Amino acid sequence: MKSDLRPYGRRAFLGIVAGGVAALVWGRPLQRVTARLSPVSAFFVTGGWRIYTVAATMPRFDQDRWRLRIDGLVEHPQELTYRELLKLPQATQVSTFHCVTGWTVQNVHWQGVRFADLLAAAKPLPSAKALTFVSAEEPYADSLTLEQALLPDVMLAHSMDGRPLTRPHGAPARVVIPEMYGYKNVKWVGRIELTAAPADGYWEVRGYDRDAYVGHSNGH
Ligand SMILES: Nc1nc2c(c(=O)[nH]1)N[C@H]1C(S)=C(S)[C@@H](COP(=O)(O)O)O[C@H]1N2
Ligand SMILES: [Mo]
Repeated sequence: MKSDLRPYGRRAFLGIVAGGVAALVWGRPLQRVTARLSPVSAFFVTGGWRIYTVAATMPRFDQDRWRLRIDGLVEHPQELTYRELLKLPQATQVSTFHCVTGWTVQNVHWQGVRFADLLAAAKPLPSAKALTFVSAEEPYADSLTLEQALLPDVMLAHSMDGRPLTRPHGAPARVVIPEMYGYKNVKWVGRIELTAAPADGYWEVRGYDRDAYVGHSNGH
């Protein structure tokens, strides 16, 4: 059974102003809409993006307390601070972002760290073949094979269009893999676990393909 991928802002906002009507329009129980109410529900979004979340509130980034854990099948588990992340070799790219529901944002400027550089100090064991990205927004998570994560235009991004990632876009760090649909681009990454095999992510458990190559996977 496949669930709907639902944008955060618009429906929740409409839910605030017209909960009953919204429920009728979308044919869903009122409960589904009101469950999404939160202080950030009416966040204004521009530039073609739609903000997706699965929890009621977005994680809040505290620059001094934030840590990125890298663990699992590695020789040296890591706990990176935000400053340490910014000190790793930096990469930039311009790529197009596709959500499986049909919207696209062209020419997004990303800055971040390639996974080869991010994982170097941790030293993945030979048995490590995949990564699970655990979001601070529970229970969102998704995985990539090591091979996919090491593609030349894949990164853990901390900046978008010249500025640090905003909270709705996953501050302070999100996965960017342009050849796959948006749901593989995990926001608010707090932990990367190296594993022997890829695990099904949030949307994959709900019916979407694990290998979410744009144009070559389900979800349309
Ligand atoms: N933590 C988390 N990451 C997520 C999602 C989410 O709901 N929670 N949605 C995914 C989907 S389906 C898409 S299309 C993109 C949307 O990115 P945006 O919210 O920055 O527009 O985020 C992806 N990463
Ligand atoms: Mo998406």
